[in-house]
Amino acid sequence: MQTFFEYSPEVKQALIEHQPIVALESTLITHGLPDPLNCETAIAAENIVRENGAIPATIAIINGKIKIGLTTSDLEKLVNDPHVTKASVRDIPHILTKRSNAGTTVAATVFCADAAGLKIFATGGIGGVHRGDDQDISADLIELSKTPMAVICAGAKAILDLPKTLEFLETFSIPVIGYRTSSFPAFYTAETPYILNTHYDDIASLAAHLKIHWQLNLRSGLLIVNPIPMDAEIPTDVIEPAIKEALKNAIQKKIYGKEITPYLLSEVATVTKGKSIESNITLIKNNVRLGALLAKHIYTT
Ligand code: PSU
Ligand code: MN
Repeated sequence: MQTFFEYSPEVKQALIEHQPIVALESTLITHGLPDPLNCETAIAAENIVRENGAIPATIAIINGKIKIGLTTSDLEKLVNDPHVTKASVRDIPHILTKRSNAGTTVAATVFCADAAGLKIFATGGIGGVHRGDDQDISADLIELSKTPMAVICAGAKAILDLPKTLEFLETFSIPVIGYRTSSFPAFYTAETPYILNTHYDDIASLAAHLKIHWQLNLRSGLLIVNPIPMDAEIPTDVIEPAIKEALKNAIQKKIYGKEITPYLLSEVATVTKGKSIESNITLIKNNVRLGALLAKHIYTT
């Protein structure tokens, strides 16, 4: 299996030396954020991980290889490819066959990071059960149900059906752990009425929980939810109409399958005049910082 994988020199070294590593995804680079903010955010996220004592491993598929850690030239290839696709788990063999480039979703990144022996992964938001169409369930949830990865995010995107997403997480035994919050955050907003039954206010307790989950050999992932910083929040009365408008347009334009999430995100960005993008970038940075602190704690204690 290893021949399908290529490690960046930095990640290779970190694995040999058992340094803390944080996996990062790449669909948010290829399909989540507009150019040039995508590239800038990818680089900034990696630097935040380094500044907080861990090594970043951004995962993507480049020229048909699963890259664990991107070099500058890999990142350039990814952002400059007009045909770059969004790869979920089932798409990986196709993209390897075609020797093409793809951003990996949370699901695909969880799969690749686990295969590479990584334990901690930070992103913006995960996919979930879609509003109005509960047959549309992101493969992110399915992969998390069977891979013991700790995924740090700012909740599920508010474009989703949050109560149904939480039900799914409960049914599939995926713990949802609040970091300094007792409610499930909704990506652009920090608080919701959905109360969590587990939360911690310090990294040591969070790390202890993760370790016990892994020592018990529980097979599910863990979802660590880290609310968006207060000053970057978008009030519900601003974001809700934007989401409703985007959902209406998606139905009218008959957008479906894996195109829906990128479409909704870009529509919400248009309606909020870019404010949603700023918030998205702030919460990504906030999550990768927590990912690095957590990884450092877990690898060194
Ligand atoms: N959250 C964001 N931006 C994104 C995504 C999530 O703020 O670009 C991406 C992630 O890669 C996630 C994917 O895994 O969207 C989910 O897509 P879908 O709903 O089609 O499963
Ligand atoms: Mn879907």
